[in-house]
Amino acid sequence: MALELYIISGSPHAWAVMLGMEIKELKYATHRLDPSKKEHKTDAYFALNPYGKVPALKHDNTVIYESIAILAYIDQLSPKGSLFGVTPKQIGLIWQRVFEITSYLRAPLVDDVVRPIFQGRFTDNPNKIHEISVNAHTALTWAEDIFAASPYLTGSEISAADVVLMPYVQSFLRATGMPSAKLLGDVFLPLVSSFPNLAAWAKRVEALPGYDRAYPPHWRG
Ligand SMILES: N[C@@H](CCC(=O)N[C@@H](CS)C(=O)NCC(=O)O)C(=O)O
Repeated sequence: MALELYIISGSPHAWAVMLGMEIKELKYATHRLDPSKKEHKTDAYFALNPYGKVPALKHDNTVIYESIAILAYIDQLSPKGSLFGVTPKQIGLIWQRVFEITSYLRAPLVDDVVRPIFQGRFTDNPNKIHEISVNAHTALTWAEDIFAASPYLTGSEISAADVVLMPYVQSFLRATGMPSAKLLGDVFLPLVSSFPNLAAWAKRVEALPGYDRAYPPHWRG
C-alpha cells in the first residue's frame, strides 16, 4: 500500500498535504518535480493530474489530485490524529475554516503577494503596495482574532484548517522577508510584533513531530 506524493518544493499545496501525512503518521514517498524542467507538464504527469499542478497522490491504483481532496483521502487511512473531525460540529467547523482560507486568504496572501515576489514580478508601486497591505492585513487579522481565543483554528487540536493555512503563512513570511519586498516586510515583519497570536500558533505548528520532514527542501540552508 505505497503512498507516493508528487510535489514541487515550496508549493504550499503540496506542503499542506505533507503536513497532513506527518500528523496522520503515514509513511509516504515524495517525487520532487523540477518546475524549471517542466516535469509537472509531461504526459506522464498529466496522466496523474490533468491540470499539470502539484500535488498529486498515487496510492496503488488510486490517484487523487487537489490538495484538500488528498487531505480528506489520507484522513481515512490512519486512526492517528483527525484532520477533518469526528462530530458534526467539528466536521462543519473544519470545512468552514478550510473554505474561508481558500476563499478569502489565499488570494490576498498567496496570489497577490507570495507568487509575484517569488516570480520576480513584484512592483513597489506605493498605491499597489497600500492595497496589497490592507488586504493581507485583513486576512491575517482573521487568523489573529481566532488565535486570541483558541490554540488552533478549530479548537484545541490541530486540524486540516491549520494544515492548509500554515504553508500560506510561512510562504508569506518568506516572501515579505525578501529585499525586493522590503516595503511589505516593513509592515508585517517581525510577525511576533504585528500578529503575536498568529506567531505563537506558527511556533506551535513548527514544534509538531514531523514538521521538519514536511519543510520545503530547497528552503533549508
Ligand atoms: N487547487 C490546487 C492548486 C494546486 C496548485 O496551484 N499548485 C501549484 C503549486 S502551489 C502548481 O502546481 N503550480 C505549477 C503550475 O501551475 O504550473 C490544489 O489545492 O492542489
